[in-house]
Amino acid sequence: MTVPNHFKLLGRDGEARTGELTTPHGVVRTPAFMPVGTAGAMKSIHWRDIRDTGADIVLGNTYHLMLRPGAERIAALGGLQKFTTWNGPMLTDSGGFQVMSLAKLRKVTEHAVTFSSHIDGTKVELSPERAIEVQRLLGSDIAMQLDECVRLPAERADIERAMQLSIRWAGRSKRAFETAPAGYMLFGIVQGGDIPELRRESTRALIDIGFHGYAVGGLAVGEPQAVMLAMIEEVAPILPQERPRYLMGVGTPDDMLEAVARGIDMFDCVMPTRNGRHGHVFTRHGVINLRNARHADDPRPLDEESAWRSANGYSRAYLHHLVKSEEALGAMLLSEVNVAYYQSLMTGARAAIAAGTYGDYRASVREGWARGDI
Ligand code: PRF
Repeated sequence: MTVPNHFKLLGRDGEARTGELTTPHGVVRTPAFMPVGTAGAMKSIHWRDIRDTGADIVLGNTYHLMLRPGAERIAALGGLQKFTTWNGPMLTDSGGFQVMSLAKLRKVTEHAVTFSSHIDGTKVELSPERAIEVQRLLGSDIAMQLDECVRLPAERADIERAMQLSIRWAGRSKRAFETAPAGYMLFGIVQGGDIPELRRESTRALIDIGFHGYAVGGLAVGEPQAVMLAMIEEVAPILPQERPRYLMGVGTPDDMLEAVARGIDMFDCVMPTRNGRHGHVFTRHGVINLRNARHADDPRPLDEESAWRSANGYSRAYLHHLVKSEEALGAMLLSEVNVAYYQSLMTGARAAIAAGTYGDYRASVREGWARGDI
């Protein structure tokens, strides 16, 4: 049976695309950036402000939520949207990647990944079927298959083994998802490390299984940007044009502009919130480190032209003071500034692709970064 398609391609400019993905909780305009609300909270940003930054969709994590407070508990409380008050679209990652980076004593078998919780050491088993069950209990609009991501550099044999296992897990994930109600989506995840033929093999196998959309995983895990972009160039041309493509865990503003130019539609990354908490701000003029003493007497806002209230409404001197004093408000204001900046990049990209001027858009954004903080 063919998988229903909820993505509408509205325009193309070279390989860059703009479109709309319709989920049970609303429409996602693409290219889209999904801020990361790992454990049911965007770090340092109020739920009511997320929408204002321009985000259509947020990301949550199976791994964190199944450990605490528990997927069955969230389901009993009406699902993740009700639990958090975020009423919009939500994509959840499947847990495999977070197990690899956070859990202790992990073991991958054909059946599942087992690990001990980073919270209390409890032994937990996460199979492809359980990853789907948890995401269904959460009420996720877009679920991800369980996969195994290998950090780079790695041996070809390890990359190939993880890629083949991820394909078998993709098939099991799809079967486990068959009973999901109409409108909910499941994305497959391309693996294959930095080896072009493995990337192509993984992509073709996932297309044969058939998903609502396709993610590119296993990138931004230690390889140079050029390798990441080369891998996208292997995968994107084979993927069906009419389906959404999601580059997982990426990236810097420049990574996103480059990936959009190569046909990617969706991104997620902790960078805007994490960097914001540390006083690193993304602006039209490049990155500003607000910890630096040169901001202590500066009455100017971060960016007088920004439409975002905390980018245009507070002096750099005040923001510097908040960061130096480790005030929670500093983390809040700067996380918002960063997420709003990421969203403004996507808004600009969507408009430029629709107008057929994406190349000029990318060049002018770059010029702003190069001009520096003036
Ligand atoms: N797989 C999953 N989640 C991910 C990744 C992956 O490969 C990455 C890699 N950048 C980030 N998040 N399931």
